[in-house]
Amino acid sequence: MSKTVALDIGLVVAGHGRHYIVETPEGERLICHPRGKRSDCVVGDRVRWQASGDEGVIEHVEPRRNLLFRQDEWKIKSFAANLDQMLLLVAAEPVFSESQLARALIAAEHAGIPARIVLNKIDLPASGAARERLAPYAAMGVDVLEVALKVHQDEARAWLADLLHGRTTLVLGPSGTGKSTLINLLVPDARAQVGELSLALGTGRHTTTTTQWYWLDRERSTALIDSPGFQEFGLRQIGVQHLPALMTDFRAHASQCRFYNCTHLHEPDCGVRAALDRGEISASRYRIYGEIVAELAPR
Ligand SMILES: Nc1nc2c(ncn2[C@@H]2O[C@H](COP(=O)(O)OP(=O)(O)OP(=O)(O)O)[C@@H](O)[C@H]2O)c(=O)[nH]1
Ligand SMILES: [Mg+2]
Ligand SMILES: [Zn+2]
Repeated sequence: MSKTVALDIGLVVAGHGRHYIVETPEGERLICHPRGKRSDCVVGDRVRWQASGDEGVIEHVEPRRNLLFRQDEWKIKSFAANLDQMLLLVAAEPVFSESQLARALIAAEHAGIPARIVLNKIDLPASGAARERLAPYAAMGVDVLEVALKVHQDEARAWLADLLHGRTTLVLGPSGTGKSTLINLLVPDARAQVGELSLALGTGRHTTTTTQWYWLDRERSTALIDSPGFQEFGLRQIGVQHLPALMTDFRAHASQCRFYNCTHLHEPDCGVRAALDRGEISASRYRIYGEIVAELAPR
């Protein structure tokens, strides 16, 4: 006789420490705890769970289509799984770190998740400077959308609706760029959904402290994931030799290097540094590359 129990399937919609909120296919939400380390999960995971009183126990995580990592100090932290795309939100103010932006794009590329940059708060005078700093990204083929989520709401809503429709989209970026503003603009009952989750998980209300899943529609086909603002976006999960291939502008020129294992730092006849000299790779991107190499290189 098989002792296998048919386990229910669920979607992880929020997590805080070792507590998770799992949504059933019927749309009910309950608190779940993982059984052991092997069932560590992230928002967006499909899990098999079993009822235990009013709560649930996560028995295992279904195979993932993709998984976005972000390393925090010395720990590798995963963010979210099974994503269709990412919106990297930056703003005219506060001034964003180009290094953190570049890193987030590299992480997305590594995870195989299409990413777009959204520049918010273009109503502010500092938006000109922000636009200039994003020019290398637009030049290398990253889509850069410009919005004022608080000021031109209808325009932003119309603009984003098509992009998001039927997909699961992770919204990430530094703190204070407007990620929650974007969620509130598109999810009519977001405040209610947040309130409920915050209550269940015992977290705060204003600055986002946990990654949270929102449905945009009753049919539950379009989803947005809000995430806490990041300060540091570490990339320790990436081998240093793979870095140039994950930077679109570098990848385009690395095939011109004399040495197949060129590090693009000091070798002669380097295609990347030639492109840098011609202005086809920006000085800031090259500097950021050097920083990340120094960080990832084995000591
Ligand atoms: N001027 C201006 N301010 C905006 C715009 N959109 C959002 N803001 C303001 O920016 C501030 C931060 O917005 P949030 O949506 O809380 O930012 P967040 O990215 O969720 O921040 P964290 O949760 O801390 O990561 C709020 O005071 C918003 O009102 C905009 O288009 N223009
Ligand atoms: Mg927020
Ligand atoms: Zn080279």
